[in-house]
This record gives sequence, C-alpha cells and structure tokens, in this order.
Amino acid sequence: MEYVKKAPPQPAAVTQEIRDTVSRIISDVEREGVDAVRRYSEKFDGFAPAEFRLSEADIRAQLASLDESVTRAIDFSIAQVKHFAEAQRRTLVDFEEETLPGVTIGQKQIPVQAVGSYIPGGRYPILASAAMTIGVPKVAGVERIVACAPLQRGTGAVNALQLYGMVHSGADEIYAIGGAQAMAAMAFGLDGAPPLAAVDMIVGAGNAYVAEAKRQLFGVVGIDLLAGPTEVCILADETADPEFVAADLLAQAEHGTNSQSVLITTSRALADAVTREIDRQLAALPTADAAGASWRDYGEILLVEDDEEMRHVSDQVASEHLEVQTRDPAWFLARLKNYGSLFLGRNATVAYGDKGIGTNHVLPTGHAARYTGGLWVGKFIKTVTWQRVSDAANATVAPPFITMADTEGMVGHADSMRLRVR
Ligand code: HSO
Ligand code: ZN
Repeated sequence: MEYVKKAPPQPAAVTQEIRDTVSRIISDVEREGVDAVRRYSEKFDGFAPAEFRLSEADIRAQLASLDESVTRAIDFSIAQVKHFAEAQRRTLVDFEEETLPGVTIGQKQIPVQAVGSYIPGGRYPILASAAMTIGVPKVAGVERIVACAPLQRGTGAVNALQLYGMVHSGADEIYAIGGAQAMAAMAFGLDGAPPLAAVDMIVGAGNAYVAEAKRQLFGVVGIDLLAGPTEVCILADETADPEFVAADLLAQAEHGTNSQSVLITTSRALADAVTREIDRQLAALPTADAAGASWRDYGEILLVEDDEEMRHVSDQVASEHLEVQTRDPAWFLARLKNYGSLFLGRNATVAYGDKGIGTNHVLPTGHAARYTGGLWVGKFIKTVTWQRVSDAANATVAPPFITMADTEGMVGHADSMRLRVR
C-alpha cells in the first residue's frame, strides 16, 4: 500500500479539559438539579428559558408556519427510517426450546421503558436526527421518549424544523436543554413542575462534550454508542467516476473541521483525478471552510494493489460509512467485516443514508466498527431469557449442579437444589 495523500498526525479529540468539564457538569446536575441546568444553559447557550419543557402551546405556535416542502421532506425521511426499523423489529423474535425433557428455555424481547434522545444543534440543524433517535425507539415500543435539544444562539428557541421532526417522530416530552447538562438531566431526572423523570437510556449524537457525558453516565443509564466526528471511506477502482467520489468525500468533510474522508483505490489515475476534482469542487463549495480543513488535516488517499488488499485495508480503517464504487460491489458485500453502514454502487451516496433512506445515521466511529454496528431498533429492546423445569426434570439437572456447588463450597446453592430432589 502506498499513500498518495497522508493525513498529518492530529491531537486526541477528547482532552482532559473536556473530561473534567463534563465531570463537573454531571456532578453539579446530580446535586443541584434544575439550578445547575439553568446556570450551564446561561453559560453555554447564553440564555435559560423560564421553563425548560416546551408546552403544547409553545410547540403548536412554533410549528404553525413552517415551509411545507421541508416538512414533507422530513415526513418522507421519518417514514423510510420507521419502515426499515419495522422490518428489523420483525427479525427479533420470542422463542422457546425444550433443551432437555422437561427443561424449557426461552427468550423474550422487551422494549426499554424510557429513552432520552439528544437532538444536536451545532454547525447545521440536522433534520433527520429525530427520525433516527426518536422514530426508531418508537418502533421498538418504548413507552416514553424524552427529547432534549439546545436553544439556538440568539433566537431563544429550539430550531422549529428540528422540533417538527421530534414531534412527528413521536417524542412524548421535549426540553430545551443542550450539551452535557441535557444528558445529565435525562439520566438523573430534574425536579420542577412538571418534573423530568429520569430515563433508562440516553442516545444520540452531539459534540465532544455530549459524547463524553454519555461515556461518563454509562452505568447510571444505558447508552447507544459514542459517536465522534463523521467518517467516510470510499473503495473505488478505475470504473468509478472521480466527480462522484470527490463529492462524496467532501460531503462528509463539511460536517466540521475534523471529519475523516479516506479514498482507497486500485487506480493511480483515479487517485489523481479525484485529487484534482476535490480542488475544483472545494473552490465552489460554500462550506469549504470546514470541508477544506477536514480534507487537509484528515483526508487520505491510499493506493493498493488489488481488490483483496483493498478489502483488507478497509477493514483496518473500519470506517463509519463505507462506499463501494467498484466493478463488482457484491464481491465486497460478501467479504467486508468492519464498517458502520455500507453504500453499494455509484448511486448509493452516504448522504442518502444521512438524510433517511432507512438505515440509521448514528453509526460507530473511531474504529468502533470493529465491535459494533450502529443504532437500530434492537438497541432499544432487551433480549431477556427465562426457564421452566418440570418435576421429573429435577432428577436430570440437579445432580451435576449440586456437585458443582458443593465443590465450590456454595452450600446455600447446593441446598436450594437438593430441596428439589428430596
Ligand atoms: N453523517 C452524519 C449524519 C448526517 N449527515 C446527517 C448529514 N446529515 C453521521 O452519520
Ligand atoms: Zn453526514
């Protein structure tokens, strides 16, 4: 493998400063509740509303005059994401098996009862977030979904189109709280009238502070995964269109100044053409400040010998999004092991997934694709187990287990089993 473009070394994304700040916010919210949330909202958002929970009337007023072409687009996105989540839900089944005569063991799917979803603000008011983190737990059967979103700077309000997404994806309660303080508020709950009751699990992407808050709150509540800066990797051979490849690399690069875009190719001619295309497209891209910085500091082009090496290097990169723009994408689908979501063929651009073609856009970053997939309906469902034993089956299972317990010195365990065969 040869680097046509190699990213210079970069500092770690999560600093000690972020860890310490988040830890202070979390313990303040745990101890002081709503007072701490108010203080941090004023500090970070420049404003704290009298009431953090949006009332029905607030919501109605905000949704009254939205651009219908945009709300229709959001409806389409929510419908596609829920459709696929419903199909995935059907793969999670309850079943039982008689593993020995009289021993019946089963599994059962039970939705998490209360979920807190974070809808990020940041550089762009992403309109598909709610479908991913509210629409999907709704399909899972979660009874109560709490959404938190930051106030937009200067307006004193949550973004109205994001709010539309939250309401239409199925949020039951919506709070105007942002950042690490939102994650702590959902995890611990907040007193007040009405109170915010603590949830069981917090999900959603956000900035480095939000991700760090989830990491520190894991255990108090469940989490989905730790989403860092967006990543895209594209596998392309000489059949790929350099204009498409460059556009897809830059699309994810515009997220921020630290998004990672990687091209792995078997064709030096394509590598050179994509390099030229990136410069050409950046010159006209209104978001070139971010996209250009990301490409300069994190962008890479790797030249490999053949498809076999391409898939091997790709599995090491373990990118959040992986596009395959090669002669035979099916060959890669059958063999690739590490990615968050795979986009096959020249038409399947990552942006379709981002905006709601149906797959979830909350996906593993920072090499986490080695051990997990992304957010999906199954993350909101606990697969639990049960067992039942007939009178006659005691004679089969008790003796070996009594032997084990006696050997371990666990007399109480042994006695509880001996009673069954007395
Ligand atoms: N690429 C982001 C999601 C997104 N991009 C939404 C644009 N809109 C993380 O997967
Ligand atoms: Zn994106």
